Amino acid sequence: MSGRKGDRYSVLLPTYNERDNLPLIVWLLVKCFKESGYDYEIIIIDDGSPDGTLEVAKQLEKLYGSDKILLRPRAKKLGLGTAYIHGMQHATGNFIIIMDADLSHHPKFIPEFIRKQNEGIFDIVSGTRYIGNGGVYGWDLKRKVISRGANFVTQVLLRPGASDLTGSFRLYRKEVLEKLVERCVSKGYVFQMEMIVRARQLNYTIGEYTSGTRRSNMSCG
Ligand SMILES: Nc1nc2c(ncn2[C@@H]2O[C@H](COP(=O)(O)OP(=O)(O)OP(=O)(O)O)[C@@H](O)[C@H]2O)c(=O)[nH]1
Ligand SMILES: *[C@@H]1O[C@H](CO)[C@@H](O)[C@H](O)[C@H]1NC(C)=O
Repeated sequence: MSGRKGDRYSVLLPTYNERDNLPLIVWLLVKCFKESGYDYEIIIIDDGSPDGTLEVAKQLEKLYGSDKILLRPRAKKLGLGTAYIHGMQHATGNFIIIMDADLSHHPKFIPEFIRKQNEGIFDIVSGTRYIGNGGVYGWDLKRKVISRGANFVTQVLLRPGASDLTGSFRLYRKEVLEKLVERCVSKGYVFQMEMIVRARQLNYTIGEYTSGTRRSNMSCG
């Protein structure tokens, strides 16, 4: 097993109508963790998706085992921010990885995030979607948020040094994430951005992983 002894990574996957994407993202995650040897669990938080995502999730739980795939559904769509909190409360890992289930984010970057965290002993590692291959998988979150009129975030985005704010693919130390969610008032996408702003205020260390910056030896692409 690689990684530091006792480290465990809990991946939070909030889903709403992801029946078609969920098997692929889970397959990629399992493959990636197996090949890289890190200890993991995948927590699926489905919010009563009408497309039957939860049934698919149950099949995946059977296939991969209930120690690896944890289902923590909620009865109805309550939003991303509270989905993360709900998932985190059930996480047994000392690290939490937050990503979208809709294939905006590729699991192959996770071992890179972990290596980056280990190198710098960072509290948070944030993916950047605008550089190199990272952009291929991401939609333009910044534009999306601005178009939704999220004033708090647009103000923050316009400040210098905010390049990593728009990431929604991140690795957190669990106790850091717990401290941050206590302080965050936003919902949805804005929540992830507010977390980085709060993290800066609290002087947590943030590593930024940009997929374009080095030749990768990732095996789980
Ligand atoms: N559990 C849960 N997951 C969600 C919710 N909204 C979005 N997701 C999931 O969060 C990830 C990001 O999805 P997006 O489509 O970018 O989120 P969104 O634009 O807020 O979703 P919509 O408002 O429904 O378009 C995906 O994995 C979605 O399936 C929600 O309310 N609850
Ligand atoms: C963060 O660091 C700055 C500069 O060193 C310091 O002034 C501030 O009090 C620190 N904030 C916290 C919450 O520790």
